[in-house]
Amino acid sequence: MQDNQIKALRKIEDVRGSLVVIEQGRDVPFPIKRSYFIYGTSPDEPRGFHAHKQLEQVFVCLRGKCDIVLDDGKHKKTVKLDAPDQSLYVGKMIWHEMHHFSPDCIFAAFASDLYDEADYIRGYDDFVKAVANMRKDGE
Ligand code: T46
Repeated sequence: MQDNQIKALRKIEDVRGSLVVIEQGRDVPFPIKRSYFIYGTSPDEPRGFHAHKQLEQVFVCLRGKCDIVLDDGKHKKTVKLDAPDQSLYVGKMIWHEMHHFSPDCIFAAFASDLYDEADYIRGYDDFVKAVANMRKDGE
């Protein structure tokens, strides 16, 4: 699987509180064209269930936590985002599902491109077929 690991963000703490830095080039390996936030979540309402053809993203749980299932069509793993100084890179063609959101979760996403529904693969069977075609074409 690609480098889909939780990474520590730089945190600067003093008596006033904590300041966390997200820098393009260091923490986000692409120019950020869009960000969006998800909140008002529930543990029983998973989200995601898609892959992106081209989009790259970095996710941060600014508050609360959730589990993220990552699947490249061959390997599957679950990672937990549960601190505002942790980030997760998710590249193109990774099926991802977000589960077990805490109700206080504020989930932030930093994305490499503007919203484009045509970039989504929302059916798991279509995703598996697209991965198989990519492998056949040697991508
Ligand atoms: C992702 C995961 C982590 C827009 O109009 N503009 C936007 O920028 C976004 C992100 C969504 N939308 C619309 C599309 C749908 O009608 O908002 C609605 C909900 O989106 P969706 O069902 O895709 O939400 P999630 O939480 O399943 O997925 C989102 C992102 O869409 C997706 O790119 O990787 O969060």
